[in-house]
Amino acid sequence: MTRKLLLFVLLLALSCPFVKGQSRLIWSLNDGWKYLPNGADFAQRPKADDSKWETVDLPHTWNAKDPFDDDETSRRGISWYRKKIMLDSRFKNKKLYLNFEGVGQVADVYVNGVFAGQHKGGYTAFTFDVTHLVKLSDKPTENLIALQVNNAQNDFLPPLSIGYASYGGIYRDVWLVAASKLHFDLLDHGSKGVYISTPAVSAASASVKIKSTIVNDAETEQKFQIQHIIYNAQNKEVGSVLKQIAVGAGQSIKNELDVPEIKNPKLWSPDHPNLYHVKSIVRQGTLVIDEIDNPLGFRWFSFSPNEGFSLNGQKLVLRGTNRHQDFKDKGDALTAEDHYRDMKLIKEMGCNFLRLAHYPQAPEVLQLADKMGLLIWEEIPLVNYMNPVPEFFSNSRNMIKEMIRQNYNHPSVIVWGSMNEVLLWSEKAERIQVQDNMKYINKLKKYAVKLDSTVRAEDPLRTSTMAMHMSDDYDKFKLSDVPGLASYNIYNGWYSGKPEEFKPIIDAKHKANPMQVLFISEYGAESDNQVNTERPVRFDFTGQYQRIFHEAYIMQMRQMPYLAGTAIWNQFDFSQPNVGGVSNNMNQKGMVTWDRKPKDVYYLYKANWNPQPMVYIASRDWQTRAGLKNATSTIVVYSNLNEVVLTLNGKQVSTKKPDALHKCVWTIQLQSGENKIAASGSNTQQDVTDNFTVNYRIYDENLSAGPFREIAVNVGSDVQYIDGSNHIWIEDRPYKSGSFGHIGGTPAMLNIKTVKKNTADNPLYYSYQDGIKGYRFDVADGTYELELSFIESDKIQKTERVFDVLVNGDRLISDLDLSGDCGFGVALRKKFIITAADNKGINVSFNAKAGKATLSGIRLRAVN
Ligand code: GCB
Repeated sequence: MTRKLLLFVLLLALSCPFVKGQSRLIWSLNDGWKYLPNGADFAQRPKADDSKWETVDLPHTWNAKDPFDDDETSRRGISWYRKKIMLDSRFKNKKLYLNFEGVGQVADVYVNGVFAGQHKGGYTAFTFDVTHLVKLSDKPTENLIALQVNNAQNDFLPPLSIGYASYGGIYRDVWLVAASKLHFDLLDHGSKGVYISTPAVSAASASVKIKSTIVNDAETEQKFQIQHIIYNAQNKEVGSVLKQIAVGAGQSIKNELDVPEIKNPKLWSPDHPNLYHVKSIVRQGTLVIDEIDNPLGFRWFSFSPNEGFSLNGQKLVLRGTNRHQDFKDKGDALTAEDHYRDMKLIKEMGCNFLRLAHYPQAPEVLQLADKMGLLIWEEIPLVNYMNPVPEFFSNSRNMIKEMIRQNYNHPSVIVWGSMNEVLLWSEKAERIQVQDNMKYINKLKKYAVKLDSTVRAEDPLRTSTMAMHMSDDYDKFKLSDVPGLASYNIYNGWYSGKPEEFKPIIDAKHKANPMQVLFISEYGAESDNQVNTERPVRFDFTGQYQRIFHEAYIMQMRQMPYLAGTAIWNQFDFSQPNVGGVSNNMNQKGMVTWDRKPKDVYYLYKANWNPQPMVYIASRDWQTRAGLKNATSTIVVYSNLNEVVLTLNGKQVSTKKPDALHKCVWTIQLQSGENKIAASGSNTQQDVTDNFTVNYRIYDENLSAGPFREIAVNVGSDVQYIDGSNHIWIEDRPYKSGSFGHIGGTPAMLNIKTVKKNTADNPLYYSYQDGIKGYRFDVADGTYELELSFIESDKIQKTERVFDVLVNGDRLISDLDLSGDCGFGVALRKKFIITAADNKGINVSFNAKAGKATLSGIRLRAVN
């Protein structure tokens, strides 16, 4: 056939409707798996009896409940999954594949008892060809899929030392794919086998290059056409390319096609996520043999050391956040709805950027980023420490290839990360301050360069990055020069120092490395909605301190024009085994709680980053408060309107103009009982109001002034905490005559790593008065119930801290040895009935016999 004739035939074929001849069939295999939570011999064999195994649906993880245990551990080891599927003659002459979107973390897959393959790494997809392992006949025939899944610590597989939960299980979707024998390659690192790039884009025109591999598993040579058709958001065809190809039996062929220039493309950006898509088709005449769809967006971007980031020719400050994927009670086994809810929360906060830390996330996340308009940094889980040996390196490199090839076509992705804070730990996997092991550093550097080069080679059109902790070692050992984007995680104002140190520190980095493009990949402080205060301090875990921290960072980042952008650590609270704080096994730096309730800081960012009119009254979780008579309360309102009116119980307090942080502050007096607070404002289109009711309990510091019922004090703390029985544990204070308070000692907080045991009142035990001598309540004579709460704060031996507790001279507790009697971090609560007589009140004294006495909480209740 001459070329002209061929073209005519092809055009004729194109004008006819497609016939979906042998195109792909894809089934979800999510339901009805059998699950065994441990190892077992020969569990892959069809004969093995799984009738007593639990039945589960995917997504599934076996660690969903672990973060709530007292035992500090999360099960890491082996489990088995089995599923029987019926296959019928429809699958004859097809190629059959199993596609797993994510299994934590090593999966051995068997079909009908025969090994199909192993995949290492918990966060990337993989596909196995199982055509040769399935049984088919004219009648529906049973086939068994069995997986041994192992999430044990593995020295050769990232992540090694992590600050987040390593969930085990088949926690993302599983698919059975039946393709024609002639098909786009399904076995290239779990990708779709089609790679679309836009090497040159402008507002006037765009070029599109599409690479693909087509595999011919048929017994004869195949002649076919490959066609890529580009559709706009309205599904209107805007361009296409077509080529006639032949491929021999059992062969594959790679090809690269340029789509004729697209004129006036609608550009993709966070504000206007104009999304096109590309249909890639293998066809023989009108018969569609294989067909897949990929997203396409037209945008260009650049990073500069002095100007930061620019998108489509305009400077864009990257306003971002990080996302861990887990969720309360579900672990990381999330549904599509869960991903959607999270991405919506991120977008509505006003972000234009999201770092998927510390690992590749579900396909839905990237699809939503394309659709909603969020620029993406995706990275592999090489966190804190690298084992500098070839096997670890090759597993890491493979993860980079899988991540990039699986997500290459998403226009939202701009940055690929290869590692996080790799100088934080020594070769012995211990946290260190100064790196001086040159042997380790040299090996690590060699591998870091190779991994970064893998990123650059896989995807020259995007930017490579590495997240570093705030240490000069990265500069000293020239690691910070390796990636295209030098990203820093900074926690001044949380783990140490003050929030105001942010700008001076990063300015100094910019000055020292004027050719580096700088980005802030993490900054954050923790909060737990169970604790609140009028006097916030670092590490108190109150939302009030978390706001101060973020307000300071927001103000400073505005003065750093060279910075490409910032990403908050973290959008969502997440499970971090083996840490304490106010709650256990949680990292609470989220803008949103683990069960996805936005915190105050969420609205601070929303007021600053999302132009949609809003007003929000902060300290929202502090609905029940206690305060002294005549005390004042601070009311903070975030709003992006010009003016905000505050009313209290229907009466106007005043009108204020939000400051540079979009914040107004009032100091008001709340009355006993219900206080209805409303903040409202308007712009030209809309009135916006936020309502909030505070239940206020007034207490008198003069304890004998009126009838005394009860008082509960969060000893050693300026923080209020409400327990499950609605007791408000008020702030502690030094004793004043006629009133109450502690005598002696210093306020202290538990080490953040201390996991508290044997209590539901975690916040109460987080703070304590160290070296306390006494506690007095100048109450009237009568009978009282006294409750004392203790916890051993230090990892000490028994007998190292021993004290007696006396009330009005009577010994209530002798030789209390918290370490010996209960153990480190174990809460102890003791209750006594006592009397006050002769107008002496209640005088509790603590007599230390070894070490210092300690007290975390004290509660006194009148019995009659
Ligand atoms: C970091 C780590 C991140 C931690 C975070 C924190 O620098 O990259 O994995 O969760 O600090 O909260 O301590």
